Parts: sequence; structure tokens; C-alpha cells
Amino acid sequence: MIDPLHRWSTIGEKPDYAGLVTFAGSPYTEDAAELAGADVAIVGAPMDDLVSDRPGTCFAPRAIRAASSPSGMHLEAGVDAFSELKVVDFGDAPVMPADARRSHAAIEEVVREVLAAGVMPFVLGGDHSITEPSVRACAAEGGPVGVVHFDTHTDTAEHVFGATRSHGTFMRHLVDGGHVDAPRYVQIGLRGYWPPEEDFAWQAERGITSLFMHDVRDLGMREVVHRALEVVGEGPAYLTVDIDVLDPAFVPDTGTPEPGGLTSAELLWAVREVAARLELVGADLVEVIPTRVGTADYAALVGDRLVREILTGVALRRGGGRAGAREVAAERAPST
Ligand SMILES: [Mn+2]
Repeated sequence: MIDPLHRWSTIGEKPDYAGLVTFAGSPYTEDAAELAGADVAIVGAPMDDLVSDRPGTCFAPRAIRAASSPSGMHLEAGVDAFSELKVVDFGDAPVMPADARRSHAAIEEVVREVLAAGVMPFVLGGDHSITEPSVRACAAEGGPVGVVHFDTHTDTAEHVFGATRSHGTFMRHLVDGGHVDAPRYVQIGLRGYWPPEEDFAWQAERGITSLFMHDVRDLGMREVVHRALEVVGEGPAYLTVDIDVLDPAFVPDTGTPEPGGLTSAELLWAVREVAARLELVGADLVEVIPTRVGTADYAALVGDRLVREILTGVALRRGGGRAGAREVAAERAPST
């Protein structure tokens, strides 16, 4: 296990731009035996073979790590997720360029190793198809999961350009395969012009809940998240965040951007609230396309902060933070 902060321990603080690039300066290991006692393991899934438009998400795990900084207390929640939780960077799954099947198998295997150690996996994509092997591993461990899915798109198509394996079809595979409990599956942030009506009909037959951007506009973010939490309820749940749910004004660097999306402030609050309220067994963040270095890459920076908010929510759920911090955080939902 390598601790990137160790050399700076006498000073007390490592500069963000120096040292080994791990998520938030977390200790790094690729040895599953060293996961014992950890709460969360970061796993990179650097593949983008299954995109329908712009590639580049294979560079995101490194870029998100490089845009991240060592931890500190969350000023609103009153908790430092990285002191409350033992977070380990478990490195990248050994993906194979141009062989999505083998890449998915590699991701599934690494996520299984994390789960077998009793640790929550947090996967950094990659295109959104990486959610398929990650959820499969989670469901194999504890049964079908409920899902909170932030995205512009449903990703439940039967085909995209005639291909069944795609970042636009994986949720259908997960539902059909019994890995996702459809009545406990909710989508948030849908908008635009895809998928066609027959895919929404397929969803409705299975009891999947869709919350659109016009619902966010009409009801407000707090009510939308409240409804999502009601849908998922008790039991194991998985949180997947496609960064294209954000308006391209905030993050244009994603494969299939669509105007009219969430603000960063809305999404940062929402993912923390979801993580604080549900029994998360796994999570991922996908579809970031980095184009700059370090914190100059805004997509990677927002990606890093989304992961932190989710970890802050997990820490709050486990009793961390100031007294009443969970309630305070919920009260401060951004109004839209
Ligand atoms: Mn997606």
C-alpha cells in the first residue's frame, strides 16, 4: 500500500500538483488483501469503445484523480468523508482497447474483488456501458439492486446503430437480466429527443420511473429527489451519474451533450442527499471527457466533486458529521 501523503506528513499538507496521482491522495493498492477494513475503493474503468458519438472518456479516471486534491471538512455537511471513511484507490481495471467484452469482464472481476472484501466500489468511467459490469457484480453479491440514474438519456434502448452492446443499451440488459429491480429503478434529468416512444413503453411495462428536466423545473430539485428516494426505498441500491445530465453550460466536455440540464449546484446536492438516504452498495461516475490538465479540466473537477459529495453522503449516513448535519443538508436543497 502506498500512501501519497506520507512524504508530506511532517508539513501536514501535500500540494495538489505533486506526488502519485490517486483519488484525493488516497492510499493506493492493487492487492485485494489490502482492502480489508476499507469502506470505499475507487476503481478506474478507462474504456470508451461503446460510445455513440464523441470518444475520450477513457482518459477520465486519470484526469479525475489529477483534478482531485487531499481531503478536508465539507463546509455544509460538517464532515470530512476521508477521515470518516477509509477510502482506498484500487487502481484501474485491466481494460482492453477495442475489446469491450473483455474490458467489461475485467471491470466486473475487479468490482467483485472489492465487494468480496466487504468494501463499497466507486467506479470512475469510462463510457456509461461500464455500469453494466459494475451493477452485475453488485447484484451477484447481494441480489437485484434499486438504481438512481442521473442522465439526459434512459440508456434502455434495444439497439443503438444496430448494436446491442452500447452505452445506450446497458440498462435494458441489466433489467432483462434481473440484476436491477425495475420498480426500484428511477431516472432523473431526462430531456432532449431520445429514446423513441417504444423504449418508454418498454420501461413503463416494467414499472421504471422517469423524472424529466421539466419535472425538475415544475417541482424543484428537492421534490424530485424526494420522489426518487421513495421509489428506491429500503434495500440495496446503486447510484450511477452520467455527467451529461448537467447543462453543457457547466460541463460541455461529455460525449452526447444536451442543453437544458441541471446546474452543478443542483447535482452536487442531489447526489449527496441520495447517498445519505439510501443503502448504497456501489456507485459510478461516467462520460467525463477531459481536455485539459489537472484542475483546469472542469469536467474532471466537477467529476471529482461529485464523487466527494457522494462519499460525504455515505459518511453522513454512517453517523458522521455535526449533530443534525443530515437534516441541515436536506433543508438547504437548492431551489429551482
Ligand atoms: Mn448515460
